[in-house]
Amino acid sequence: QGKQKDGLNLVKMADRDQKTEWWTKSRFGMFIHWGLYAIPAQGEWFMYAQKLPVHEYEKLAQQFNPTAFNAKAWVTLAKEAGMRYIVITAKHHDGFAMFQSKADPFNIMDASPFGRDPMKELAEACQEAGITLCFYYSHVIDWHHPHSLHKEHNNTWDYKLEEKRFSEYWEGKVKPQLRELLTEYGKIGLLWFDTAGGLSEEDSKDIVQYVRSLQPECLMNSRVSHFMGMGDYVSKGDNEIGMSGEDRRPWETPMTLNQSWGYTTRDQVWKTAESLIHKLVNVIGKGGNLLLNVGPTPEGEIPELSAQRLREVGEWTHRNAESIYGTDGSPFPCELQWGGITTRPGRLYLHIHNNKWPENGLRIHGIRNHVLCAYSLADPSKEELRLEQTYDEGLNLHTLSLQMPPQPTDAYVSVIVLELEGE
Ligand code: H79
Repeated sequence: QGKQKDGLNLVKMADRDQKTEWWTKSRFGMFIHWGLYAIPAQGEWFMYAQKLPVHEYEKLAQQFNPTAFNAKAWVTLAKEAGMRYIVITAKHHDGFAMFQSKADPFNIMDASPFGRDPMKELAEACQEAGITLCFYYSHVIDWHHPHSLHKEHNNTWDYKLEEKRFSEYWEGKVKPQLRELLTEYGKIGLLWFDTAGGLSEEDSKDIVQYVRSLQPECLMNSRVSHFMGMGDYVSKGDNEIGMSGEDRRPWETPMTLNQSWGYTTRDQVWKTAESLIHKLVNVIGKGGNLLLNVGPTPEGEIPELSAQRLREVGEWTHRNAESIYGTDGSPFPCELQWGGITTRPGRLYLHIHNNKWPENGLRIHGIRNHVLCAYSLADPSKEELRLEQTYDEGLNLHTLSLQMPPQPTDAYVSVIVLELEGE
């Protein structure tokens, strides 16, 4: 019986791997937090933090007219950065739908002067550019709807908890809007749910089933429910980089460029391109995806400072594409002092932080395969680096001593390729 169960699990895992393959291969995605909260420019929790009454918050919708929005420009930037999918807030906790919705008039077409559906324009631009479009949808927190109910973060200044009938929200807004998102915008790569606190097991299963019935291939992240094992992959905590092998499912780190998600003029603590590349290397070396966020302005533009950093990251990701896309995380369970490793059959990629360049060479213990040769990924002539290896028959492992190029060969992180005998 145990064996049968193992067999069943293997089949399930193979199905899941196949389903998530486009996503794990992509490795790097763009997160976009965009909504009415861009106007006050204090982050996406503005309404809650200010306890702003619904009728006051709705005035922002009347003002929202992002005429500088250009879907192609955003998609081009994502591509330049080396990102292969986009996850955008179709609806955040404020309840405002950034798409045309028949289910709820509090949406960009009905409540704002803009007169365009940005999700539609993004869907077209993504389709053209070969980028996978995905939607963030706040399924439990909704400060605009009288019947949404979350464990902690409710709109208690407009609505009384004891008068809430959750099913009116669930059946009347959430499911109809998910149907709109999954039927009007073509194929959606994944739905990114957030903060499921208080959602019952029954409703969790209901929403998963519902999404599957509309688009069976569409992935869902683990935040769809607090019940164990739900969702196709794990979203770590915001800005949290996991540990190798900690999760049995594929995983991602959602990360901010500064310390906020929605556009803000208050927070000016920006990660440098160097630190972003280090973080990307750290995440992919542990087998995860990086979902890196931008917060566009109320006019509809990605702030130039963010764009510049992403382009700088992109110069690196494009040069080192071979060591990123379609690779697996490091086969070594330990953290490495000098950087990170990715792998694909027959190759190891050593990502070495330039500021920790091991001038006297690099020693790596515990390689199963014989190493055929080593060279810098940035070197078009693939000039071989000197290497020595000793083989421990008892352990069936090689120890490698590698002579490094005298200096780093790329900006911030230099990549060395080890070609292996066999897979
Ligand atoms: O969409 C982004 C956040 O708005 C959302 N998840 C990411 C991807 C998020 N929802 N809930 N939380 C994050 C956690 C809530 C943290 C809080 Fe607070 C601490 C709410 C109130 C205190 C952060 C700090 C928000 C307001 C102050």
